[in-house]
Amino acid sequence: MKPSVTPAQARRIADDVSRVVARTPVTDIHTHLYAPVFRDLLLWGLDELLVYHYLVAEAFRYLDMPYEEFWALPKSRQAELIWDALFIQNSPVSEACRGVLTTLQHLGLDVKKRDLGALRKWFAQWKPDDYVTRCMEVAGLGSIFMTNSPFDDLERPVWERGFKGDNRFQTALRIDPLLVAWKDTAPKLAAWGYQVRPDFSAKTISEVRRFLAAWTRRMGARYVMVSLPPDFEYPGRGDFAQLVEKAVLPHCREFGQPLALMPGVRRQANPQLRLAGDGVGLSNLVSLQNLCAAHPGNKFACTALARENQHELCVLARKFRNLHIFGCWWFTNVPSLIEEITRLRLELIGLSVTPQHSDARVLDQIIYKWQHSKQVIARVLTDKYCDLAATGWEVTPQELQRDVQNLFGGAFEKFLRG
Ligand code: FIX
Ligand code: ZN
Repeated sequence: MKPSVTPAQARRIADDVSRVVARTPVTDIHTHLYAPVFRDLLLWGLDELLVYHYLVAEAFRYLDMPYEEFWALPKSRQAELIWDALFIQNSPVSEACRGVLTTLQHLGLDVKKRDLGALRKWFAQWKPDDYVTRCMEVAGLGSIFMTNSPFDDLERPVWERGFKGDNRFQTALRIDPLLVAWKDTAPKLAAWGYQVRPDFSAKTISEVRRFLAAWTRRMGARYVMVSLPPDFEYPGRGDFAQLVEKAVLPHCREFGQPLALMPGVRRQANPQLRLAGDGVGLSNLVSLQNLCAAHPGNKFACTALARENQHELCVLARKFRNLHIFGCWWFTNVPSLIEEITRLRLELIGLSVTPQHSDARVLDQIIYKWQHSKQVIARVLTDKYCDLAATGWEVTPQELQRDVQNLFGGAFEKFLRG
């Protein structure tokens, strides 16, 4: 006979899990958000929510205007066109559209009236600093990791002036140009005073390490990250393999930091869509296996973009304790896949995982991204605890709290420190 829990037991477990999931502060380990001192780099408010690149891509399914005409419009007009195409002319059922509505609802706004003007007025009263605190409160976040790039011409000067820190935000060093566009990046490093050449001589490598060390210290970065095309290769004679092996991994070992790899993005599948134009491909995770196996003294974090890579990634995490899996990234950040992927992860690697990050580019998005994900995570956890209860194993309140804390940043923090 199949063991089961009583309906009352299952309800109690579901209520306990929902309560703990709702009130446990989350560390959002990968976002594109910034502390308010970064000024215009911190995006927030209704128009930014509407021109989010996820919505731009969806709106062009309906719009027939030339791409360039759209890009030439002011942001407010782009937002209106997207609102009209995705919310008025069609019902906003996609995850990104639903997200705008969840966000507005949780901010206490009435979405029923479909009144863009009234909604815009509400946002206009906020100052960024207070609004960060408000959004974090509503989303239930304790801490937000930024994505910090020394290659970003708007961001770099803020660091050079000396950013003193904001206790709501943590930092992570983003190095895509170094690893995926070395030929263009070497001259930049040279212009900034690093004696590098396009070769991989000992001098070049030690100068790349000097660059990484300087920016890690300046930013107080806690990990290094890069997103990669599906066909990234390690080992190999290519720039990525050479730089990772000779400069980035030794740097990470010296600072005790993980390298976070985000494979699977096919940049600019449709360049006319600009930021919305990136696509997805199946990644060659043998390269990740090779990295984990060849460098047991290094820590790797990974989220893969393709749904079809998720099972292999879990199996890799079973083989390599120096690999931490995180998030349902971008095209996998939809409830059906979050549910599938979270179940798979818990079933294969238990709770040594960070099931979600928001990847928010607009501050207010943390509200919906976490609200939606928490619902799914709570459902999956409830099922797992019910399965345990059916064997007679009852999870105590302290154990439940511990498990959720681990999923919401605790396991990642231990991985960072370990
Ligand atoms: O590479 C990344 O960190 C990606 O998350 C972004 O490039 C992407 O545009 C994004 O916003 C996905 O959510
Ligand atoms: Zn991202």
